[in-house]
Amino acid sequence: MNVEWFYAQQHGDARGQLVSLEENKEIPFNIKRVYYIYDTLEGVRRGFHAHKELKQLLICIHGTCKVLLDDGYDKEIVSLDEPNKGIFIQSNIWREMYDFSPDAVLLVLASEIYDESDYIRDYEQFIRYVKGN
Ligand code: T46
Repeated sequence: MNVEWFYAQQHGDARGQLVSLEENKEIPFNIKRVYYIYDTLEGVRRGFHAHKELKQLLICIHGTCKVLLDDGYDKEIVSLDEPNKGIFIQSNIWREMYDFSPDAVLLVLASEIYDESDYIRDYEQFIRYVKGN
């Protein structure tokens, strides 16, 4: 599956930790957008879509959540549970985020500005898209 773990370098000292993320350095694309998801209510499941072009890095910088990833052939569940650990999700991967802890803050660095036409929000359409039907 076109998904890769990411472990950020922590600049820790006696004061605590600091993580820095630069485009085309730690992040292998130009960062055109940053957004974050928080105050997620118990039992909520978000996402339910894939992207045709967008690449993203997801890091749960506070609290924890899970992400179901599906490339149309295989499914994988990952836990985001460290502020220095994330996942790169390439295009054409269906994602669902769930099991958010009440304190979860899910940070997303994105390779493109927001564009609704890049979303595939229907699962059957996603399967047809990745399988070329
Ligand atoms: C993704 C997962 C991880 C904007 O206006 N600008 C934005 O940049 C984004 C991301 C969203 N929105 C608006 C569109 C909706 O009215 O915010 C609302 C919630 O967005 P959505 O329902 O798409 O949120 P999620 O959590 O289902 O999905 C989001 C991203 O949209 C998506 O690209 O990969 O987080």
